[in-house]
Amino acid sequence: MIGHGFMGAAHSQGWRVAPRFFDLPLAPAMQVVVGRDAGSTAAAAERWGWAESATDWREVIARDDIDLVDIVTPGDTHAAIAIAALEAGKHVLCEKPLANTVVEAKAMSEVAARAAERGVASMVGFTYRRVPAVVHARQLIADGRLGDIRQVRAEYLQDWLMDADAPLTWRMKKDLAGSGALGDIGAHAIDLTEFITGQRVERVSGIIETIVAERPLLEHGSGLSGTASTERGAVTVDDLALFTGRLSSGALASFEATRFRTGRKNALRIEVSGSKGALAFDLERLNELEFYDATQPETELGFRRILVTEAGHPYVGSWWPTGHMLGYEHGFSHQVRDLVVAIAGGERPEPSFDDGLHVQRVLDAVEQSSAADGVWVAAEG
Ligand code: SOE
Repeated sequence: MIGHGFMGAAHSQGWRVAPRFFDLPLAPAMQVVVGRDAGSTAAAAERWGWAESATDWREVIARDDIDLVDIVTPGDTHAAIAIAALEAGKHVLCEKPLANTVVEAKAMSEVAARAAERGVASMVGFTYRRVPAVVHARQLIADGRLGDIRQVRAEYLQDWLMDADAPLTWRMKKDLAGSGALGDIGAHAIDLTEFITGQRVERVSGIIETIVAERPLLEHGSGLSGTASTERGAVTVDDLALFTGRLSSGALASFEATRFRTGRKNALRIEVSGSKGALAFDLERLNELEFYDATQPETELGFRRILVTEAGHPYVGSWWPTGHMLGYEHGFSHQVRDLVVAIAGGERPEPSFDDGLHVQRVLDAVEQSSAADGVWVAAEG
């Protein structure tokens, strides 16, 4: 695993726990974690259960005992690491968004396609595809329970940047993060919409905005928090993105990604409305799915809450008895399970780098649209 910040902890948990709850066809060995600073990387290895630590990812990728590389670094290094790893014949799991630019994502996707022909797998970490209620929602739509999709509303709302004195971490620098709320969390809203509905976002019209233009420089800390210095620096990414998307069926979807929605901590929400029904999901209530069946008698209509904690629900049967909740971290175990099963079966895991490239194109199209006062821009190659 390259990187050991917040996502490193989450991925480590996935690698460690998945083999204990799922019967995996291969046994993952958590061999080495890589970071720039020897001391903190060694501490991460010890804490999260990796056998060793190292500081040079190129050396680690060249090793014969490494079969898979898990990339959890900021976006500016994804392309170099993923391309080197795939070319060295290592399977790759790469955090989202796939890259910082369309050019990088395209190069990664091309290398991944060639590697796939040699049996080398690659996957992008849109982990929320692995939340049981999300998979169940996708299944209901695929089974036709919503009929024709008429409208989608997708939003990812957080408030961790409300404090104008919160320090300027890498997530607020364009050269490191690629974009702000748009790519960090808007990418999830785009991927979730496409995963649940089975449709692609083809064109967008939108606006992005930076609400706090300058912040204190970071003295100590990393991605999501830290201590502030007295000097200030420019925020070079968006804090808020609002856009409309045209889906492949012609239906319209509205999107919102913000780190400035007071009181919303991690509200990734989607509401899908169709000719025969509707559903709604909210990550802050991730064991639930709201479902409205418009074919029921008029007097019995209404959203009902499905508690997605039955053995028959996706992934759930491998965990606790009926009714016992899952949380944020379970998605990372499900992600490991799906990746390992795909590798062992010689299948191409999803979401692919090509899916990651497509999301990158949508992000890029939103930025272009915003720069041109909201004109419609196609998300195409
Ligand atoms: C921070 O905004 C963040 O951790 C994202 O980077 C993750 O992708 C999302 O899962 C939660 O929020």
